[in-house]
Amino acid sequence: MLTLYQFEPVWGLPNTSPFCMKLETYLRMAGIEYKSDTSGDLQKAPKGKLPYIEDNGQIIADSNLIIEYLKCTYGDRVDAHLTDSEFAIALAMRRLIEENLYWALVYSRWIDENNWPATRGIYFSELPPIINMLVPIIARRSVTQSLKGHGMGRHTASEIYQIGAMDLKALSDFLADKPFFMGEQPTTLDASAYSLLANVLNETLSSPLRDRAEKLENVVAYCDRMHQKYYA
Ligand SMILES: N[C@@H](CCC(=O)N[C@@H](CS)C(=O)NCC(=O)O)C(=O)O
Repeated sequence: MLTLYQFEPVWGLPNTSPFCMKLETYLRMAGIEYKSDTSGDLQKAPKGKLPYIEDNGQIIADSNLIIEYLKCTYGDRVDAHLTDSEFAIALAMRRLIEENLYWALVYSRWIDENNWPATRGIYFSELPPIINMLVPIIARRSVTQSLKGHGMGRHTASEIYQIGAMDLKALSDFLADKPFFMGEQPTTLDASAYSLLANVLNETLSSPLRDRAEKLENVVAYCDRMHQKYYA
């Protein structure tokens, strides 16, 4: 059976990693049987990031490459009904979520001083003394570098939250009153969108990002709907 390697669920979320949660949601959408390994061992991850999977002796990393592999191996059970043009739009929205909005969420968790203690608590609380002082500092420095490398980390806090708010509004406007982002049926875009939005809306942390998302009624209702459908 396919094994999904991911982080341990905390904060009442299926996963605090939107990419792990997206892949798990996709597996549930596609009805592909899997078992979950939540040891969260980044040392074993082929690209140093989670999620990755093992299936029939093959190890594959990166949620999008994994989904492509799953489509080839098990058939396109989720997006087959989309036209090429609809698929292109859905892919562009996925990129907005995963390549831009994601980094505003990372900023809110790792750099925003209001949230850093809670973030440090979930990722590093089980480390032995002294190490649990050093490792979080090193990890936070590395996230700061990644944010700078991406470009998001070069903006001020208010600019980052402004950029994130624009993405959230765009998602809300595109969703409008449809049950799912591409219409009547859930697609891979919903796996991606729900995972990021549920993480933004999670009540453990507070940020201008969450404040903005909470005001988008269709987004909040959508997350409840997706939760009921896939994780009730
Ligand atoms: N493009 C990758 C991104 C995966 C990713 O960024 N995972 C993060 C968690 S959300 C991670 O493992 N970070 C650990 C690190 O960078 O050290 C995918 O789609 O799977």
